[in-house]
Amino acid sequence: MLQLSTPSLRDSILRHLTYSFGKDPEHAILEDWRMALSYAVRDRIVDAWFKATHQTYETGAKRVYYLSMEFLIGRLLEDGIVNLELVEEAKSALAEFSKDYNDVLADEPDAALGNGGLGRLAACFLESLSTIGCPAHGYGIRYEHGLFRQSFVGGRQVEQPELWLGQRHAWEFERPEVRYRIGFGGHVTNHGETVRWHPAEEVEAEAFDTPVVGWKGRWANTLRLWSGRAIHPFDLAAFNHGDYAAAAAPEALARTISRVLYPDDTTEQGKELRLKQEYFLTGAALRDILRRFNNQFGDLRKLPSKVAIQLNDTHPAIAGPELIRILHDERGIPFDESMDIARNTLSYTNHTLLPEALESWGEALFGRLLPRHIQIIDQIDNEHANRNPSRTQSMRADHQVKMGQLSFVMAHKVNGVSALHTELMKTTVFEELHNLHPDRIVNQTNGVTPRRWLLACNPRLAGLITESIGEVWVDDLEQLEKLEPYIEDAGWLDRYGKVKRDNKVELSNWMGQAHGFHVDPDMIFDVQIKRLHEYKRQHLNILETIAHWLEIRDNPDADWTPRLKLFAGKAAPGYFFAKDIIRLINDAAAVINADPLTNKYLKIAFLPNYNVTLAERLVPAADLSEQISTAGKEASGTGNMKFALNGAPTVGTLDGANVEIRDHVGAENFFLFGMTAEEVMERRMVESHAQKAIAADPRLARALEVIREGRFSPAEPERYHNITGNLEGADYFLVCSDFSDYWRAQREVDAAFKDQQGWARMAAFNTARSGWFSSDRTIRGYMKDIWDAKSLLD
Ligand code: 26V
Repeated sequence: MLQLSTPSLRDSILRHLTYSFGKDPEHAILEDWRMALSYAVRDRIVDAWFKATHQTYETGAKRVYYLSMEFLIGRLLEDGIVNLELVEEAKSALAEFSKDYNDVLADEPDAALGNGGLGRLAACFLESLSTIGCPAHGYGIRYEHGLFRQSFVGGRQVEQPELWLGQRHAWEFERPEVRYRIGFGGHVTNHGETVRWHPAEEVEAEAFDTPVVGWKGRWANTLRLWSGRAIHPFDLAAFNHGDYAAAAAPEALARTISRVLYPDDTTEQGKELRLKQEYFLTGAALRDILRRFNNQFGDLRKLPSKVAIQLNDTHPAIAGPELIRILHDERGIPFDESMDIARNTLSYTNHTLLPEALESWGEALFGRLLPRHIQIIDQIDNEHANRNPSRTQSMRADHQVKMGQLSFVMAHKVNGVSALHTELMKTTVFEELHNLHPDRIVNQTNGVTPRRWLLACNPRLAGLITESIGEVWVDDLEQLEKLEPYIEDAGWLDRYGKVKRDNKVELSNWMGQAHGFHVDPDMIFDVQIKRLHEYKRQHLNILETIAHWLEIRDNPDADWTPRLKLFAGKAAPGYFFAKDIIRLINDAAAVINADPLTNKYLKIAFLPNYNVTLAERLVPAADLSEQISTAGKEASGTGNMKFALNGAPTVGTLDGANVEIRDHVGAENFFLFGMTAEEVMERRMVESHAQKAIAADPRLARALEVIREGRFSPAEPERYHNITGNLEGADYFLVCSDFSDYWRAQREVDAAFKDQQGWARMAAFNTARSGWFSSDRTIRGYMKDIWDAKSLLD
């Protein structure tokens, strides 16, 4: 072990700078320092990693495998430093070389291998699995290009390719010896009882490993990402004929499979490459899992007792048929037994009920790419129908393969991500399957890792908490409730308030420097940061902002509570309505921020290129958390938890985990508005509901009117007619119907914020009562109710 003879971090940095990167301190650029520090930290992580791996082998413990098309991990250096408790040492070591700690951290690219909530949840889970000491692997794809970079030109979103591997990356270990052939297409042959698949095309999946270290470095698991390569990377014959493009073609073709993350997180576009990616990830992961199982245990009938495979949404749902194919076709286990082994090994998390996001594949495409799997799916479907004669819904309907149904049938547990979402699963998409298998659906409400989302991102608040109740909260977040008595102490509450104010000053300074956007840190920092979607209703927020602006203009000398409306988030490149909302917010910001009559009371900013790093800046500085989705549509939300934990009360609907947040922090510390999920369903039946809501609320009518007449787009008055037309027409997401109550809640926020001490109390109760939203709690729930896995640290 390094422990006893561990060189100081300073020596270790210098050693790596010299011998790993061939630089002396005089000539090193920032990136060299970042890499040298990363390697110095990584060395210590590797020690924990080996120890964990050996312990897992020695104990023969059950292993958990988390299969996900997305891991939105962000930067890793600070995470490693914080978890190893090296912050002070790293700062002083760099200071000795006259390097600033924050500059070095900021040099690391943000790994955006995910779209939003689903990918970030996977990253929080990996960190919690390591903190808990549950033997686990994450399996994903090593996309060359993560989620696109967003900028604004004339207020409009412009997408550029993301290049996280453009700089050196410190955290991965290439494993050239770990490669599997993944086939596509071809045909199937029958030899008596046995069936063989003969793929027409093959690519190789190569492993790249990133260690994921838990709190205090007690344990580290592996994130294994697959990269596409050609089996015969270079066509020498073509090259010798002078056809250089053809010579390089096999490699280029194979690499496209892991080239880019699909940037659309709701609409399934039925793209062949996406299905290939899904099978590429799943096929490689299963081969790897079975190789490891075989080396250690052998008897495949014992698979469910030693292996738990979690499907992060339906994206890796092909795991069911693929596992059966291996067990049955390749290892000769009878079909029904193969199916039972697979089901007892697999479980599935559903992350959305939006019909447009439920994956299904055209059978022609599916059958062409995976001819054996589509046969197996039919056999699964028949077997399921035979075992459940009352069943009416097949997983093969309308010439489509329904991945949700397949996942449900092939999983021993299916979980929702909040209490409300789980109940809705039972009464909507999975109603019939739930009635057939009433014990299968379970709830595991999402959580967030407190190491990244409090300790690392909010050092001032973390410091105050640790000084008050000790360090116990870091891996036992419900200990935060011990803060409650302190809230009654006026001196302590002042300090809590000052932490928030300092965080706001820091954010204001950064916005000034980075974006030339200057704000008064005494305004309410009202923040909505998330992907753009109609159901998330950023347009409800901007409508209320516009109405509020008009009201201030009517009476500019009244005692308005100054407010900064902060937005950030990306729209899928093909989601034109969402892109219009971004443009409207930017256009409205330009007009409203320039209004001398109102701009000390109201400002708007849409910060570009929202990512994990930007969230880490914004969350600690927020006063108010906007969680305003149409009830029934947001499966859980996890940003909502980060804000509550960091002392930003929510203005929100009874949707997703908002419901549970409100239950925990107390109704008096939460600004509730809007219809319930049930009321939403009823309201949709009411004829002209939007028109009626507009007629009943002159503020709403006026806000829509100024948008329609082109106040924010004078050169092109009709620019937002698509938005106003939608809201005045079908208004499926009930923006108009919820407007008046949202307005009311926002005015309550204004009044409450005037009492700064009262506000600090509310914020502090949010912190003290958010401990339940740790992803450690969530993971322990999965271990107990779904995986039957044990911690090797307890
Ligand atoms: C769907 C698709 C389909 C097209 C290709 C790319 C792609 C990528 C992702 C998705 C599924 C999106 C579902 C999702 O992200 N759900 C979010 O999951 C969070 C974690 O459970 C939860 O907090 C959010 O409420 C939920 O919207």
